[in-house]
Amino acid sequence: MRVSNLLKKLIPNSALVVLSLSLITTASPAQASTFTRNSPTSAGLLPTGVSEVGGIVLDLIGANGTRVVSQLSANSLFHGVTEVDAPNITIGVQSGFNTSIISALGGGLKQAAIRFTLYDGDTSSSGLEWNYAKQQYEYIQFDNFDLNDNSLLVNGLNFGNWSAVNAQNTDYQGNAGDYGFSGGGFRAKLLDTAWVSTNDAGLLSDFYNSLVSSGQVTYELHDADPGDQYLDFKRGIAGDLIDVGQDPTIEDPKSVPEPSFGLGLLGFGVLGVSSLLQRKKSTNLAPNNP
Ligand SMILES: [Ca+2]
Ligand SMILES: [Ca+2]
Ligand SMILES: [Ca+2]
Repeated sequence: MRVSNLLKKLIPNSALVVLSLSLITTASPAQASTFTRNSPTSAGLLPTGVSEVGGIVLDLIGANGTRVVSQLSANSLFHGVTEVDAPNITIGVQSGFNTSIISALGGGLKQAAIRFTLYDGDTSSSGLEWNYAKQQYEYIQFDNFDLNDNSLLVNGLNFGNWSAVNAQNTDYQGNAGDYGFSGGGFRAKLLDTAWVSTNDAGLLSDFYNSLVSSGQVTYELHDADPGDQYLDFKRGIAGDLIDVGQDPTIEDPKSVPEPSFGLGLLGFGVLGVSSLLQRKKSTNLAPNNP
């Protein structure tokens, strides 16, 4: 039954293409989503090297206020079916948390936010469903396959329920989509983007320690009832966005020494130029910067 359900969900691809094309041609003027580009951390707006949608964006605020941002490209992420005997799927692994990145965080984390873009996540209570009688997709309210069945593991730590985050539908380039916000979860047969964030001191402490010991971030999805659905972290992303990614990058260096009181004005000037140069450098270093 599971296989046939899956096939039913996969088969009407041509219909989906037709629907997608009609949405593209009838859409009002494209409007870039502000939701996908604004992190819930206090640092807010994402740096320019990060794509509008797609991949996994990690936004960290260190104990000293320093921001470190990384992005795994959509192309490097999981797509497929959760297997019955494997409840945890690895979505992707972000490496590059070397000693200089770790030390820039000042010994801990104040905030963390993670952005996911997922097609057909099936953790919501609405989405597109194929209507056989009408031979078309319809946007309806229904309990998706994995409503409240999936949790997010980050370095093995539980970051919560995929159904609890508010996701926005966008087109393949990150323009706000016709289906708005989910109100909870990633919807069936739609491209949705959502932020997971935490200020929980205990969780952040455990996460920081895992960064120190492993030098990487492993993103996993735990499925309470594996084997019942397909999910895709690549599909629906524009060709020029699918490979966008960057290693962990210090976006707002705080390592420049404070100027002494006597050198206040001069120090301020030097600091300003220095931080400008550093900012420009880190922006230029971002791979795939358009
Ligand atoms: Ca399920
Ligand atoms: Ca499931
Ligand atoms: Ca699915």
